[in-house]
Amino acid sequence: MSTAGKVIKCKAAVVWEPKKPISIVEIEVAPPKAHEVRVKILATGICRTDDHILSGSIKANFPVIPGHEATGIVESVGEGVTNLKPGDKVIPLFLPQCGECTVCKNPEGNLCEKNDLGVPRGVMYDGTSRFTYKGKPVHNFFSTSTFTEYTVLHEDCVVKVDAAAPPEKVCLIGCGFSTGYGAAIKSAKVQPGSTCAVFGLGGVGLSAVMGCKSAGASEIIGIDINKDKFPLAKQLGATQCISPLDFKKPINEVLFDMTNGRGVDYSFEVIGRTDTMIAALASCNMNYGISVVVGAPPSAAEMTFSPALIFTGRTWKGCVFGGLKSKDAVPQLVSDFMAKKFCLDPLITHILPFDKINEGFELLRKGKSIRAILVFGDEQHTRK
Ligand code: COD
Ligand code: ZN
Repeated sequence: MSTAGKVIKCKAAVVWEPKKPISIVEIEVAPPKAHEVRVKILATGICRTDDHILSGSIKANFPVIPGHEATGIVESVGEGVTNLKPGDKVIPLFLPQCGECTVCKNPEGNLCEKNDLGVPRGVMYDGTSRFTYKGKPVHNFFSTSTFTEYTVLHEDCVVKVDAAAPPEKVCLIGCGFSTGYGAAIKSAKVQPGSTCAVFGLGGVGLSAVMGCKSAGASEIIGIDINKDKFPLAKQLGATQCISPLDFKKPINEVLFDMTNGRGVDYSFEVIGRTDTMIAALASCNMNYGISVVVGAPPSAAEMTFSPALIFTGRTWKGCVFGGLKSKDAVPQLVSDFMAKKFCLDPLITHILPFDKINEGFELLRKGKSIRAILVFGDEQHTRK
């Protein structure tokens, strides 16, 4: 029986207020309005940013349904939607690509003006939510909200991908993988034969390592205080791995020693700390080095650094979603994955049923997972 045009009752994970566990309850999901689509979620990853909602360290409007890294199937479409139809496999886009704003029209821009990052509205473009709990509105998050069996997305915030793509893997292309990989290939534009340093070897840092490798870097130095991260980093392309804890001198000086006093061509900060952002900047060549900030700093953080670091020519930049235009990049990355140009398996340490969402967050907080993926429906099993 078709559900199109009807309210769907389904399970969703709601955060009622900061610092409280997420709870799974039955919500109502209204049909999509004009230029919106309703999507059945198949698999969704738990990203550090979702945990920031639970801990209250980033702003959100409560109650809220987090989750922004997923794969789903279109259930129904609203009026005026022409490029998607029921049954299409899709990836929600936490960074929209409206195609019309100044940023979308700039070839180098990717932070579409319609985005709901920063100070979030937590509602659809028309100012209302499609989610209710016992008739009371529940906010959405990052224009996506994927910790639910069904969500509603504006057509700017969703894209069709290869129907054969495995949902529990390609969901990573919706956030973590693209953030790191894009930082290397798009934001830094790593060149063949270059030297790179990646600070932080979590899932996003490892994706940056993969991006450096696929761009043809000849030397990729992984840096992490946790040496357990080194074997996987080497498997994915790091040529050497070092821990700052093993050296008396600052890590930027160590990296200069390792590169004949020149510094690396590209460095990436994928930890989210201000001290390592400066260390990464100081590690790249004083003239043509490019350093990319990938990790989000704590919201109140400020930093002090010597202007001499950039005066000599270094470029210091940041990027969201790897600097990639979401709607253009995501289907292409899924095709590249299907063509085996990169792998996602090493980033997926756990697959859990949706009901075990709190366990998934615990694994993340204890540093035991790289990515835990929640699956809906029958394909529920635990790996590793
Ligand atoms: N020196 C070296 N390594 C360190 C240090 C240090 N001082 N401190 C921690 N580390 C290592 C840890 O051991 C760990 O291996 C790694 O750094 C961090 O990895 P994870 O697993 O905690 O995190 P990731 O890879 O999943 O994500 C890291 C980000 C910093 C990228 C993420 O938290 C973030 O800030 N994302 C926001 C960026 C963004 O684009 N957001 C939009 C949507 S999410
Ligand atoms: Zn994320």
